[in-house]
Amino acid sequence: MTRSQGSLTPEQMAFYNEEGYLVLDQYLSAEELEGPKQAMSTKVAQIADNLYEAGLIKDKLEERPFKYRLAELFNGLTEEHFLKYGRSWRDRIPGYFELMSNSKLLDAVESLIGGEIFSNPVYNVRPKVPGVAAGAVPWHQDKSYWPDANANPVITVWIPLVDSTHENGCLHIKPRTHKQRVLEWHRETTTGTGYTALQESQLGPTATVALPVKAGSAILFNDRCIHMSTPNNSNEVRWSVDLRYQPTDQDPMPQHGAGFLARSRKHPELVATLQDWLASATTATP
Ligand SMILES: O=C(O)CCC(=O)C(=O)O
Repeated sequence: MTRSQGSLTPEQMAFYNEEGYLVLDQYLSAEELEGPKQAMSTKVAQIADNLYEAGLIKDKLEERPFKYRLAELFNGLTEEHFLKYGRSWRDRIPGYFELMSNSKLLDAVESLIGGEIFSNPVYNVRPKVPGVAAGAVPWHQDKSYWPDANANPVITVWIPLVDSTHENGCLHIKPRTHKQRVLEWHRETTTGTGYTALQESQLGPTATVALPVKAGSAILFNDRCIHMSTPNNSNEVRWSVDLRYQPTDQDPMPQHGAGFLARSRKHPELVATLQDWLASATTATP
């Protein structure tokens, strides 16, 4: 088989399979991030309108840079305001589809699960705003969100749109924990998010690996791999997306929304188009 642009090397595949995660450093170019950034800016403008109409802000901060605007819009507002107006999003904005369908990303995923790829409905745009407790994500396994779905392996592809650092709350992972069963989780109750969470005592002896990475890097991980992220102690938004992919013969999890056929070597004519995705259709109509 010839290697496509974004295909993984045998060493990278072996690392992913052994460790449960893989970092692709500065994988996407600034140009490839432009579409999703535009989509996020569109959403931030809508949030500014909503906050303004609700009488919560007097200035929509239209001239402020991408990195700062959303953080500054919520300056002086409460956790409840953030949960209501600013939490993770799953909107149908074309720039997100562009990213989810990025051929380099799909090449990497294909290296791991083959060429029949379904984009799982669970994808999140995460603006981690400074000083908001809901931004920090507790230790968990993604599979705790779909424990009964016959959907292993789901691969999460986590991409920061700005540099992700210790200060602004980068991802942390427990390598090799994907080889165990799904652990019993609880719903955390302090942040109002309902995140699934594990107790400290369940984490085992594996040392934690912190993963600060540059904008456009991609961190791939298995849905049983234990991970978390720390609070944002900077003054900028830690923008990221987490996308998920699985083989087409797995549960499409409609209870979480509509995913879509992202790549098919067997039936390329059925791969969902932007119009299909905007209409929430999972494949193209042949
Ligand atoms: O982006 C984060 O801070 C956490 C992401 C995460 O937990 C996930 O993608 O499952």
